[in-house]
Amino acid sequence: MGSDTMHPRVDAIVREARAAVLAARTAADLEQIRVRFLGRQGALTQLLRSLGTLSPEERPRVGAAANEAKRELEQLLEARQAEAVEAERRAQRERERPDLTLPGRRPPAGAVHPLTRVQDEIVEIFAGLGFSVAEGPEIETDYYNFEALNFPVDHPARDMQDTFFLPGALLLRTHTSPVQIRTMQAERPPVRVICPGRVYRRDADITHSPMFNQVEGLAVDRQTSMADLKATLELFAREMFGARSRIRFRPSFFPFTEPSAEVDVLCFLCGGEGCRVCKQSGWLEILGSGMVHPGVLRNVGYDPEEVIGWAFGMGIERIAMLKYGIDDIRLFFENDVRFLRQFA
Ligand code: 2NL
Repeated sequence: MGSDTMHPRVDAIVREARAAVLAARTAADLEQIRVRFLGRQGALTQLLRSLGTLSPEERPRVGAAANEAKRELEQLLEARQAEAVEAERRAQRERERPDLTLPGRRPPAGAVHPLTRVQDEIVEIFAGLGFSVAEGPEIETDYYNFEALNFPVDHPARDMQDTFFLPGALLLRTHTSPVQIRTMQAERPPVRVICPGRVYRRDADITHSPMFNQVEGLAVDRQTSMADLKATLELFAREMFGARSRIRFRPSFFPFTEPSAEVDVLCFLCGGEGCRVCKQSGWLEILGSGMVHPGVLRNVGYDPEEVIGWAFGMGIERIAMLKYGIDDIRLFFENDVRFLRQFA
């Protein structure tokens, strides 16, 4: 826009408008100015509307000046409006900028479940002794869970009372032994395998859960013996429960081993003195074991005259309960963080 030569009335309006725009601080201020000068009742609008009252000589000059002033004021407002909006956005970003000097919030850290820890520990010990690790299906057939393992047809474990049967002649495995049967079917001796996994039995109280975890081990070779079984379990006990740990064998019975033995470890809480946990006996029962029954070897196509085997099985929950002094098995499955946090 030129300056004060156009027309005194136009010049006055333009000066006033420029001063107002200069003083405006916000987009809202600018909008008010636009209404004040360019709105329906605005000073310039009214001036333009009143051109008809001017003399024919005056009309074109004032009209041109007023239109020129209107264009300029519109441009000025538009430019300032854009600046004001940008300034307000900048100010808002500034207000909302994160304070990088604030201390960080520590994310809640998870922890390995105590059963997983104990299972990993057991598996690692046997892996270190040359055992490979095998897993298999939790849904099994009667053959793999019972028949191949030499269970008599009338054994109570084959009862609906003890085993979860599924439609279609299937069942939830009651031990991980089927994995070892499958391993023997697939491989020729020597076999050394450790099988961790979930197993299922119809049983529920403070020391029994319908689902629990087991680790079973199996060794089959042309030449091995119960002495190897005992030495292996002794090494395991020393690694798991400490160098001063001792074990003892007690005769027992399982359909799939002969002879069979239950294995106790010297109570690691009282060192054999007798305490609440070992019920004053000084010993804790930790696993079952034995020499693989010749019938089981025959069932997988091995010749019991050629090869010999031993096996053992233990409940992970039981070992973890003894190790951590836990008196109720259900604590492992409730996922109460107050319980789980203690193993972090
Ligand atoms: C226990 C006892 C045991 C076995 C598991 C086994 C597997 C095959 C052949 C022979 Cl394929 N035996 N496993 C042997 C003795 C005991 O477990 O009390 N488990 C919780």
